[in-house]
Amino acid sequence: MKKLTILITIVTFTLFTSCKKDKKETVTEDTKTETKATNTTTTKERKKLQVRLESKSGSNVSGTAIFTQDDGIVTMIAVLDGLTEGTHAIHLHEKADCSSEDGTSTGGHWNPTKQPHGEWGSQNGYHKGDIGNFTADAKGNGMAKIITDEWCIGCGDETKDILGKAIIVHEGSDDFKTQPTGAAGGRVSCGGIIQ
Ligand SMILES: [Cu+2]
Ligand SMILES: [Zn+2]
Repeated sequence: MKKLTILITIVTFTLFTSCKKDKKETVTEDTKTETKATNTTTTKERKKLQVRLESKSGSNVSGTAIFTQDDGIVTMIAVLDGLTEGTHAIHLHEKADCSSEDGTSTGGHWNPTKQPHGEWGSQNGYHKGDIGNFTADAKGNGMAKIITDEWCIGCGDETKDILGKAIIVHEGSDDFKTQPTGAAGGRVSCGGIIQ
């Protein structure tokens, strides 16, 4: 009987462990951040930056993006309204210059590592600005989120530093295939990432 109990315990544990592995990468990142944070409370350095996104190309899309950096992990949460219902691409583009009416003054996708355009994390490569797609509801509200150690706020490493770049929200969705843009259509909202 005792042996059976032990066996059941082992089976349950194995199942639990394998289930855990299936969870999304972002969840793992979260856990990592928490563990690191508790280990390094005394040396923890937290950075925060808020970016306002303004309407472009005659749209009504505006919002706010908040970037935080905690012990080498950057989290971006962008909240937008005035969108058309459905999927929209969101990227970081090269220059924090939203002066043009259509947002093209921000240049192309931020791509400091000279990779092809793609889905974030893809083995075939992706731009450091390829955040991806998010969904807007019937009221035109949407939220995009990314947690990554591939960015930093003001560290000076040109392959990681998001300062001086722009956030662009697109009219359509990113197909993760078309080079070098993802064929996401016009630029409906823009925000320069500056301190
Ligand atoms: Cu874009
Ligand atoms: Zn791209």
